[in-house]
Amino acid sequence: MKTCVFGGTFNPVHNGHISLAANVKNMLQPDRMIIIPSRVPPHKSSEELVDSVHRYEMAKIAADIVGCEVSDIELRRSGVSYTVYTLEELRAAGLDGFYLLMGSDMFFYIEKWYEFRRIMDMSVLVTAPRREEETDELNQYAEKLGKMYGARSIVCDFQVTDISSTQLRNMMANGENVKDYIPDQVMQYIEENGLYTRVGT
Ligand code: DND
Repeated sequence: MKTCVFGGTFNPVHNGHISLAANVKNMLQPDRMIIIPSRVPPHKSSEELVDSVHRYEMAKIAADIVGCEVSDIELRRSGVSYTVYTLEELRAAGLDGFYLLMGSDMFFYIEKWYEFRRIMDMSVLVTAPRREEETDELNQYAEKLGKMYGARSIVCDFQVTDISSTQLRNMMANGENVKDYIPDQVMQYIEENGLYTRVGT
């Protein structure tokens, strides 16, 4: 069984996330592909986080676009949403063959993740460059992780849009147009719920 897991804060979800998920789905043809919004992200302050219910709803829209599932597994778990616990919970529920999707920023940060060696034992790490120049660096880092920890990694040869949720929150708070980066259905949800109207929200 091949199970792709794509966790994130998704504050908000955007076309970079969606293109990564869609391209990987196309490339790996997994049996299951699951987008998992975190309740309490391990590495971020909660100040700028909109409620997890909203982030979950936006992730659901993204999952529909990609043609995959969304899970509330981390929203139902109290405490910090560590990825290792999520993978263990999914494994206990009978899933296996994990491919863990992440952007290049998170990939370069993997040695800081809680119990990252267990994550590497349980999953293949899958990432993609945001810029062409990043490809070599990603491949070198993947090789290093392989030598040091036996990590298995896939560095995809497609590129994703170089945009972040932080940039988009700031643009929206400043009244700038973000339609090129956020799908219409997500934009509609954001507007209907009055999200991201102030700087720092
Ligand atoms: P983010 O807060 O970076 O999510 O969290 C990513 C995932 O890593 C979450 O599931 C976290 O729980 C997990 N994590 C992080 C750090 C430590 C630990 C776990 C731990 O267990 O100790 P974002 O919403 O910002 O982004 C979601 C994903 O999309 C990330 O992998 C990010 O790199 C990626 N991404 C892009 N991918 C393609 N194109 C873009 C992207 N922007 C962000 N433009």
